Amino acid sequence: MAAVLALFALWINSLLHQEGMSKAASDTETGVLSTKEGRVITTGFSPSVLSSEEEFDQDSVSSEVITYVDEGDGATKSLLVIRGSLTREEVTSMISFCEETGYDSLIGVYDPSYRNNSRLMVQDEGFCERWYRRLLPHVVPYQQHLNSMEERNKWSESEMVGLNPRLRICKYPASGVFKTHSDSAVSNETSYSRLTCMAYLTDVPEEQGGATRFYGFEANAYGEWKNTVKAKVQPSAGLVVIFPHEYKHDGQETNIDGKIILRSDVLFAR
Ligand SMILES: O=C(O)CCC(=O)C(=O)O
Repeated sequence: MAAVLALFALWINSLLHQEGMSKAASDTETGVLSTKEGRVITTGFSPSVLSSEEEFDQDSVSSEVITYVDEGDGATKSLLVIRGSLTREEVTSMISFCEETGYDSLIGVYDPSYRNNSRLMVQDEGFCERWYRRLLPHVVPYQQHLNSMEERNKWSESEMVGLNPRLRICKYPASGVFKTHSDSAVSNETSYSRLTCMAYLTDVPEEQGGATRFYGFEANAYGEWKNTVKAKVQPSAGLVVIFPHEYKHDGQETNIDGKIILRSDVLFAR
């Protein structure tokens, strides 16, 4: 009996380690039918898809901060848009890996009228360490920016420690959509996430829709509040957008078959 119990404990332990970061208790996404985890490719992108620090030209990375005012809470909100942290070649080999591995359907997990992309989850610590080093010089000043713009966010109180290695690669079909939501935080014993880190792996021309749109409230002449698009980011392969999880956003419907994004999260020490 003791041996059976010990084996059971070992099995539970191995499952917990495979899960890595777990979803926080409060899932702020609306329309979620279930947050159950699916298949995770624990071997990571193979072989490593990112060139080494010596080969990579850090000077080719640039960024800008886009701000808008949400009259609903009176806050000025800031998005960080980063160019050049993933090269076209790197993005192409990531897409090839995903196509060879195959995506998992989210039908039954999400209502398709709310979210109809398929998803592949890849656990890759090495990728995230390299990518984080490329992003960090741009995320540090952004953090200060948020600090001064939004008093209620006490960003300086905790230390940024890296990216969530549980990468979620999402592929949209033609008429792909992800309706308005805010993102969930992830956490484990040592860290928790506050910022969404999203990279586009494909281009979507503006006339084909597919932008990530950010919303805020605005009052019209009659004093009625309307949820309005305040900023949008058009997908371009290798472009990254970083923003606090709580910002309301959507994936605008696109008529392109195959818009692909990669999702991670910026982690902070507990
Ligand atoms: O596809 C997009 O543009 C947005 C994706 C998104 O909002 C998400 O994955 O949380």
